[in-house]
Amino acid sequence: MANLEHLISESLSDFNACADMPALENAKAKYLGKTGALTEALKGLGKLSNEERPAAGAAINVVKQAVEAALNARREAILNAEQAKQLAAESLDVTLPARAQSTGGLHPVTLTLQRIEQLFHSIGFDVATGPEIETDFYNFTALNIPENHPARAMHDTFYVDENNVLRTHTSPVQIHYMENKEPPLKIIAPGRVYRVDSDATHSPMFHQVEGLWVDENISFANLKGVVQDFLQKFFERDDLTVRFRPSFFPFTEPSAEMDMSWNGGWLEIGGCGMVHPEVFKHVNIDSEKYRGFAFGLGVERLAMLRYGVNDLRHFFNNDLRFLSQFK
Ligand code: 2NL
Repeated sequence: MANLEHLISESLSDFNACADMPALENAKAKYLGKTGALTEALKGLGKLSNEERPAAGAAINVVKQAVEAALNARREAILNAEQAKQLAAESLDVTLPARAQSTGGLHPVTLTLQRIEQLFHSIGFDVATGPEIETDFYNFTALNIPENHPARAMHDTFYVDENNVLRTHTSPVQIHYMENKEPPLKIIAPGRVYRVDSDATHSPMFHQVEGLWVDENISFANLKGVVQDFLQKFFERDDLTVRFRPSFFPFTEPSAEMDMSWNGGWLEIGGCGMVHPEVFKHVNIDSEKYRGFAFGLGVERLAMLRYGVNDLRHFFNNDLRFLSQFK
């Protein structure tokens, strides 16, 4: 039995040489497995005499317990080391600053619309809105645009079906408004409009703001005052002036195109006129009693001039390098 003593130190150095659990399980077999040294020794007890057996059995058990203790100690050490390693690998530095969250901003066209609405509101105009799909009547007929007018052609207007179109201007908003309210009426109608047109200077969807003031003694002079006042405030230029050039629209008479002074020259900025009596007739307003002026301005055009944007398409590309400059 004395020859078993050496197993204690042998197993200790075997177990301590094991770096992980599979290795330790392998090393264990040599001592405690089915054919391990201690298992074999216990099996050998049967061959001993009754006198020899108790002392031999006790001696084997002392060694076996020592080997098992060495095994358990090593197992615990390996498990602790593995856990420590895992904790180190998964550690988080909760004191690190969080990743910066970038904030969005309003689109330059939205900023421009807000500015337009605020300025007109400050001189007594209400803001009216309406649907982007309109019937033929509201988009064309009520505006005195004849059945055979080129604007009604498929290649200029998006038809939803035979009777409905994507509005080509925000005038139908004003038609609805005049149908439902009594003068005096003083509104702007900002919003999206659609035309079959797409190149460097035209987008199939763009924004327009139309203005309408109907009352008993409204004149072209009122129109000039309102538009010039608006443009001066919008561009923050007290010396800005507007001029009118005779033009034609089916829904106004007389009609004019508007220019504003800009860098020593003139820039076309929109169209306008006195509401045509035929338009008043469609909405049951007495054109003997009331007169009105109306005008239309392109919102992207105003935004390009205010922000110095040289290409209309920047507004629709959704490139953050462009958009984030307006935050
Ligand atoms: C332009 C021209 C214009 C109008 C729009 C209008 C609306 C009603 C009645 C009469 Cl309900 N007129 N709107 C009048 C003249 C010109 O727009 O060049 N827009 C960008």
